[in-house]
Amino acid sequence: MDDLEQLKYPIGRYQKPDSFTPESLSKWISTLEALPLWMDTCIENLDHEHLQMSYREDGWTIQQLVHHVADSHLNAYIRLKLALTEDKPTVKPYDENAWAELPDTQLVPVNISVTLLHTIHRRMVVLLKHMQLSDWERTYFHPEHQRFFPIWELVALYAWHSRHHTEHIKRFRERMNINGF
Ligand code: NI
Repeated sequence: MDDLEQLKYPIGRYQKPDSFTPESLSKWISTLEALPLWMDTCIENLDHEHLQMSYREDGWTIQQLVHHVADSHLNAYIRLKLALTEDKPTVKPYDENAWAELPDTQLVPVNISVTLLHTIHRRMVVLLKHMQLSDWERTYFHPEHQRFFPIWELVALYAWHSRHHTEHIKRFRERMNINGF
C-alpha cells in the first residue's frame, strides 16, 4: 500500500461482504452504537488550530471531517427508514464535497455534529435492534451506483465508514501528540 492510499484508507477500502451472519450483524450494530462515543474522544482536547488542519495533504480539515460524518449518517438514517417503509425506494445521492464547503461546516462547532451523531445513532440502533429477519433483505436503489443495496449492506457500509473516519482522526491525534485516545 503506498503512503497516500494508507493515509486515505487507513483501515482499507470498503469491501462489500458477500452475505451476513447474526455475528457480523451484531458486530456492525455494535460499531454503529459506539461511533458517537468514539467521536466524543476524537474531538477531546482539539483546539481551533487542530480543527482547521487537514488530516492529510489536500484532504478535508478535521472540522470538515466531523461534520461530514454527521451529514453522511443523516443520509444513511433516512435511507434506512425509506427502505423499511417503501418498496425498493430510489434514494437521493448528495455531493459530499459540496456539503463540506457550506457555511454550517465552516461556522458550527464540531460538538454540535457529534451531538447530532448521538441522536441519529440512538434512533438508528433502536431500529436495527428491532428488525424482523426479512427486513434485512429490504433494499433501496442507489442511482449513482446503479444497484440495489439491502439494509444489511447499508449497516456493513456505515460500520466501515464509522471506523474509517474515526481512524483518520485517531492517526491525526497521534501525529500531533494529542492525548486522549
Ligand atoms: Ni466519508
